[in-house]
Amino acid sequence: MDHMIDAGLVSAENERLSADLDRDYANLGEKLARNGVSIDAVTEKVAAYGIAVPSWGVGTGGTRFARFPGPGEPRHIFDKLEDCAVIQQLTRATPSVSLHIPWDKVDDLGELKQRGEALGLGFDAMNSNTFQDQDGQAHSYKYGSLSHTDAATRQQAVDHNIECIEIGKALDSKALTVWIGDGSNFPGQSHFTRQFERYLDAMKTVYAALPDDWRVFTEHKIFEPAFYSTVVQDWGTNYLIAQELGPKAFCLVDLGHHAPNVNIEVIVARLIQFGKLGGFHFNDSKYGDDDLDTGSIDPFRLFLVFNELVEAEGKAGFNPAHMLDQSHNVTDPIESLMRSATEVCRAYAQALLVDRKTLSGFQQDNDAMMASQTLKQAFRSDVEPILAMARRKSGGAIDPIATYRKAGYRQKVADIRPAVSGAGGGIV
Ligand SMILES: [Mn+2]
Repeated sequence: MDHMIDAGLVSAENERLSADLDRDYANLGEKLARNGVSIDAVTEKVAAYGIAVPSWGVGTGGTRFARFPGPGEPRHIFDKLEDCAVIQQLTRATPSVSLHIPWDKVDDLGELKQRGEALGLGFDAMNSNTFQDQDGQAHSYKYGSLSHTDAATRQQAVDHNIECIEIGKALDSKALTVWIGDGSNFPGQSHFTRQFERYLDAMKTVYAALPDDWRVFTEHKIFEPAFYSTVVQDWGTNYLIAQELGPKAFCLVDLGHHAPNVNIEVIVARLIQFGKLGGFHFNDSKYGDDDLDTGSIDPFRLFLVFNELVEAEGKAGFNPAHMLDQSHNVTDPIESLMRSATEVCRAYAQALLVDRKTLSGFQQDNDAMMASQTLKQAFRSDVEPILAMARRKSGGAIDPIATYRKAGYRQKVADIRPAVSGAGGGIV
């Protein structure tokens, strides 16, 4: 396999940190054993956990005001794959990449698949894009895509989604994620019901093109780019879509696509209960959208989401797809994605430590204090030794960001990849 970072450097860095890690791991193991928890069993589960990296995440993001590109920005999907391979090599938590069409379009899909294999990366859900116009396209999405009032524009959006499925088939992807920017900016601009009917009709055509072993994920978003209403605005609408489309349709929950303070873990529980949770876009936010690194603002909420996911582990048909979807404006995207993948693993490990039998007893007895304490006890556990051990055992780095910096990867690619000027705004 092609390693982007010198494997000898990773080993040397790990060697330096190994004695401390062994001690910390033994201490934590002893503490967990007192509560009847096998640390190795938790480590094994964390090591087996994987989250997809979005191809667009390795580029510097932006706001609608500006974008400030960093050095060594990936030029195309092959550069992006190499950056994703760095994240996987050091964290061992991101074995797949989620592509975005047409941004990642290539002439030779066989070459792309091979390159992924050589770098140890698979291809996760395909993401379609009908929220911006592409060069040479016949109809504009300015006033919508799958829900547009004009039939030819809707058909163009349907055709694009079907093209994404075709590309995905060649790459062994098994899912299509559809997020649309459709909505309205003014009260009265759109007829809510007719608009949603047009969307459902269009999505039914896309759904009909799905192979038997594929799933389609629809993603809701409360606002933006439409500022008054969006067609797929909330999880209720999303659930209706999944119900209307059929058994291969599921809801995708992007943590940033809700109003502040919305109880996302309840939404997750509901979708699990009714068999329609398709997956996640993990990120964090303080005010609005999905702009911040996963776990950077509210790690407790991330833990509470994972608490629901661990609760549902083993349930028939429960197989949510996990992906990061966030914008990196002031950090090195590779570092942000490594840290975010680690934060997701941390929430998972903490959720695995919840004493579910005891919690269930407190819930039954209406002991609010002790039920809350049971969750908090798991959340307060410092599981860093578990995460680091899972990485070391899988061949990753004990300290991914320090190892990455020591390898000088960013400078190396900056020497090869030309500097990008970034005066324009635009959320990517
Ligand atoms: Mn998203």
